[in-house]
Amino acid sequence: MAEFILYEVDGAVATITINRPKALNALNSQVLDELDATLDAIDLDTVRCVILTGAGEKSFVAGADIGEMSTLTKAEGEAFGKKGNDVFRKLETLPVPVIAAVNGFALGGGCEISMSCDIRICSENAVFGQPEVGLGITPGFGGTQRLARLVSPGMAKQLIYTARNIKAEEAYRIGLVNAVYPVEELLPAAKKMAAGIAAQAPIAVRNCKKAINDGLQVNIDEAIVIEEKLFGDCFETEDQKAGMGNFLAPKDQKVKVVDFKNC
Ligand code: DAK
Repeated sequence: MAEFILYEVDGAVATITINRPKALNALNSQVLDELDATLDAIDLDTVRCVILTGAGEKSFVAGADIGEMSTLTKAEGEAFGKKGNDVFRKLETLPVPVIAAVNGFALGGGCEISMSCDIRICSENAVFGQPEVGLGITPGFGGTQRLARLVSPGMAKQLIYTARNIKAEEAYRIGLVNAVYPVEELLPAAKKMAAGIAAQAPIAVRNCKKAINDGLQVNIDEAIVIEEKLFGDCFETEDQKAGMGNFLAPKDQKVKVVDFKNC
């Protein structure tokens, strides 16, 4: 039974809540271990989209746990960094999409974990930042890499070098989040988006995630080959037959929502 992670499934949508509100959901080793185990336990036969959020209205994740990190030796620091990086990569490469519903502070490791998700939306009170250089360290959970890829290298460098926090509207303006909602509307919006994703052909959605993620790591010629292969794979699925069959069916036999199956 996890102490710091809540996990609930509603139909095809799973919600993972980092639940350590007394420490503003800061990531210590136990949180990372429990998150790792939660990701491993997701039933991918039923879950088609995951929402990641933080408990309470004040914070998504206020970073890695500074108290725990403060006494680490070099070897322990490396082990902690690897633990975090492995979990963040697992999240990033989870076969199904993950939406970060950022409900407050997303600082340091909190900003980084949101960037390991496929999509970020946030509440009006959200605050993003990479304050690490003010603590005498570099971002250690992929911040230097993912922020530069998500916004622009120049903007990422400015935010990281100055350790300046930005509010929701600025995060939206620079493309770090896709949308900003009043606090009480954030989770409903995330659930609506997740349901919209879950209603599509699951294997096609998974292949899109893989094509985008893998394609971004290689040159365009190799990327196009990745896309071709994943496109081709779809033609072995029942969903492709169901989706195209419905489009081509006579008007009176069409359905509004195709009942796609995992196949
Ligand atoms: N760690 C531990 N505890 C934290 C925390 C954190 N990151 N952030 C907040 N808390 C705790 C506070 O200590 C306080 O606990 P109590 O004193 O009540 O026991 C409680 O949460 C409430 O916080 P505040 O009282 O400070 O609340 P305020 O509203 O006044 O301020 C704040 C909210 C978010 C502005 C402030 O708490 C804050 O500045 N927090 C720290 C934010 C931060 O600097 N985050 C980045 C952490 S560095 C690595 C891999 C990864 C990393 C590093 C290395 N390797 C590869 C080795 C990642 C680094 C980081 O994320």
